[in-house]
Amino acid sequence: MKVTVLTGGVGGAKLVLGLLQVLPAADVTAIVNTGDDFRHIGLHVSPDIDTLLYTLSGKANPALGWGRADESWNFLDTLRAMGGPDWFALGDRDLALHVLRTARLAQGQGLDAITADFARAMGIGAAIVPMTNDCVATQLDTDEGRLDFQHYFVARRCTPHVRQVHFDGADAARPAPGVIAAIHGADAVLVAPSNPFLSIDPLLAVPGIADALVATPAPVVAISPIIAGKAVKGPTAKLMAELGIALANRSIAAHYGAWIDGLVIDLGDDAPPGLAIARTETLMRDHADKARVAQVALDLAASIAG
Ligand code: FO1
Repeated sequence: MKVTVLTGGVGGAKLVLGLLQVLPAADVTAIVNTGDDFRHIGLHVSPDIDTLLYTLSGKANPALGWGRADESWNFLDTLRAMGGPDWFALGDRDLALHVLRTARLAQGQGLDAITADFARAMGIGAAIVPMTNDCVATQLDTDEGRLDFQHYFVARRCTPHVRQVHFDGADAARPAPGVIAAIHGADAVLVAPSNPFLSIDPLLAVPGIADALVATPAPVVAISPIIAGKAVKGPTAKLMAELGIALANRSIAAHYGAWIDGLVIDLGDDAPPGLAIARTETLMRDHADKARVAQVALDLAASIAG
């Protein structure tokens, strides 16, 4: 059963890990948000790709939700001592990915080919595909002015009040090779419980991807990021309040619109009208939770297809 999943951030990585417990890795394609990517001290950092690579290879730092578990910080300590920027923590092992990625991009290689090589080197069988090889940068209009994503998310810890979210460069971006085919050719397309406004919307802003989601014959099932009326991690709840969007599944369904066919929601939460719904406990604590949520989403997709 070929499954394509749209993902970004920590929540998305958990769902993909759950999928790999219930499907052969060769059947899974993850299309990953790259709107969080940025240049930091000359290095190209791709946080959502790296979070997924670390999560799927068992190297993720569970406490932090980003970076690696087996990490040391000599580079960062020296950088700080030399007066360099230490607001964005780069671990010694993590640094190897950024250096290698930056060098290969400078040689003209595509982010897709680089990411595929990294996944292979880390023993990951699933296809990990960036949404685009072009530069798309999530930027936020806030009460502190227009902020790049990492400045908002890390340097300012999501404190500024967001008025609007932009995806700079999206209009000129092209889906990475294989992205459209993975959406059209899937037996099911899943939307991970990532932040819809910061992790999924960048994907939809790349011309061609939203149209492919509308046109695909595959059922499209989203897993709601809302759990027990709240949003688990990150700025989703605060952001939705600032954007004037009710923290409810009906808002998620309305935001995604006609291209989703089903929604997996938490046991006690509101069921939006007009969508096929499956209920389960959507908080993913351990591997069993992740596999269960993935299976519920696949079962809903199968029932819609049926
Ligand atoms: N998030 C932080 O809150 N603080 C950091 O210092 C930090 C460093 C970092 C380094 C590499 C990387 O891949 C991710 C990192 N993140 C950090 C997380 C990152 O900002 C987020 O994972 C995504 O951009 C949002 O999902």
